[in-house]
Amino acid sequence: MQRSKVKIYGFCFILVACVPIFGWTRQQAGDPFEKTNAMIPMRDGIRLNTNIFVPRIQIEKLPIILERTPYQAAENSRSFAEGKFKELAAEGYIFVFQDIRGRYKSEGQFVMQRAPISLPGGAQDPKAVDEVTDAYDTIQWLIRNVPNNNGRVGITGISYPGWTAAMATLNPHPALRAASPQASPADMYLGDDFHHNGAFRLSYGFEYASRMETNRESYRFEFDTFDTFEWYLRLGALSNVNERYLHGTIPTWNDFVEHPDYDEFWQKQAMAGYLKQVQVPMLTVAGWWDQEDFYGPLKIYSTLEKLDAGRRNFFVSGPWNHGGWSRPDGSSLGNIKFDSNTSLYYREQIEAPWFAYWLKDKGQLKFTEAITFRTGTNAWQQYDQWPPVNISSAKRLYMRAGGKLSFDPPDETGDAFDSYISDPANPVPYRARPVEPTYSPLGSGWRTWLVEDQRFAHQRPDVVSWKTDPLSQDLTIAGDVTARLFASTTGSDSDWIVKLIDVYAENYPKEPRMGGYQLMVANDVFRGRFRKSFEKPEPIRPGEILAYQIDLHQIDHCFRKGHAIMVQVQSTWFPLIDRNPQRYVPNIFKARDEDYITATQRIFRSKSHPSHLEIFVIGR
Ligand code: PG9
Repeated sequence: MQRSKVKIYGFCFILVACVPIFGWTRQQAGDPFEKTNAMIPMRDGIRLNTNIFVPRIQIEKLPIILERTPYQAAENSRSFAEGKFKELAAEGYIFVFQDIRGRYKSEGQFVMQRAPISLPGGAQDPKAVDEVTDAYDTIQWLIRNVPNNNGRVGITGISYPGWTAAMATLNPHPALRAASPQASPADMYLGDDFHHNGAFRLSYGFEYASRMETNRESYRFEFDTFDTFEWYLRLGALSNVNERYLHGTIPTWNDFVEHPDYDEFWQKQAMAGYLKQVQVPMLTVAGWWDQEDFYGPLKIYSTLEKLDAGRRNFFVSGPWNHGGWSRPDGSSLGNIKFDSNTSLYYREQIEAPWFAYWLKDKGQLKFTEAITFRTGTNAWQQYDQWPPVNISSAKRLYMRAGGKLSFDPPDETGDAFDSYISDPANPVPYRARPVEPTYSPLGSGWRTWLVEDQRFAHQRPDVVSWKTDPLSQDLTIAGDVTARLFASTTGSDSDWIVKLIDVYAENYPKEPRMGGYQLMVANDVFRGRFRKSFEKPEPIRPGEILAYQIDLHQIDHCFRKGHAIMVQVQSTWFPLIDRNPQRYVPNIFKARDEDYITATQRIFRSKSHPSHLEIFVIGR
């Protein structure tokens, strides 16, 4: 990549920058960036803390790369120019990092996932503020006040900052010319950090909310057990959280309690309804094993794709956990190896040229619609359509008698099923214990739990599984994976968790330690009360066979010859997901300890109730 040639604008920058709003900071010797700080005023008078890094050597006017974050704006250039933005820095940009409202040195009040109110049809007040207006006002200020910018801004960020990047596109400033929301949540009730299909993500919701909203920087809840599985189990009913620990002090926790269903509170935050057209070129980035926000990027890309007449909506997904593409080494995740540095590939070959095209008119638009990393064969794929329904065919993988999984449907005419007892007092751990805290200073299995070997759960009596014979040839599944379960419970509410697993050959010479490894490639949970509506939950009639459709999202995965395909079903996934009491109560956050009961679960696999997975197989 070419470095900019020399011509210095430093002097005029100093003149312009010495207005009171700027503050100069001491620079490290040899720092290629000049740092200034500005408190940028928003339309309601609140000022946001903003760090601006201008390359000391500049031969031309440069575009701005903006990140708006709740996690503290970058304080020095080392933190980005030698890390996640190394390749962008080599290309030459002005970098701007801003604390969002109410975080760190910014004024105002922080609101978790502040719902946009400024959009047409929203608040009439011209001073109404949200992340859309804050991004707009910031960009306006930057292009007017930062010398030698070329009048174009690109916005990006991962996770919460990815969400603020997406928000900026809803009513974009005309100077906003490219946006890359990465691992951005889109719907905190249906699929991202706080709930999946209405099931509450207990460990993340509790630990994240208390970390963000306890009035101390870098706060971590102090567990008195090393294994938080034990702590959450001892906690008992969710009503004990406020009673014993939070005492109503964490607004986000209180919102969880007061909004157990998909009501206006959650709907107002959800992104899809605000995406009316592709207003700014978008590069949406996802990680196949993102432990926090995988639903979001898929939702943002697919919603915008329906509105993209001008081919300005792009999608990338690779073999990463949350934000994995920003880390130096993307050649493995947990025990899984990818044969090349996938994160470097993304940053060098996709991200840097993509921004250079839109912000610097550099290169040609030779990006295909979607670029994904196919796991299993470990190769990048280019698609002119995602999901690639044009080159795949829909197939069904049926749960069959004797623990078999098969492309052939069941032929049993009677009530054929597999059964297990789900006991909330002895829930299935979502990962092998000990479950360290999400933000443990000693490191945490949280970041890689999705690629953990599922054998720790496989033969538990409360986990049922079905498996194909070893495959006689490679089989690639790309696109949507959907579970269609026919199931009954003796309780009056129930969770259904479905996991699609690649079972490695027992004898695996390439990596003998990986023999028989059970790698989860798709999964999710569905809370039974919401089978008809997320807004209006309903009890389940005990014993009734009901159909559940569970979105397991998307994959691009090759099950190699000799491997087998497995499906596991269970009803607890703890403490990732709070325990369903299995006895219907109107609000699980207010359940009492005695509401939690065991239930006998049945997964049907008969002609009339053929539970199965729907998949899309490439090239058949
Ligand atoms: N997953 C985190 C988050 C995003 C948005 C809201 C709440 C949590 C994050 O990593 O930023």
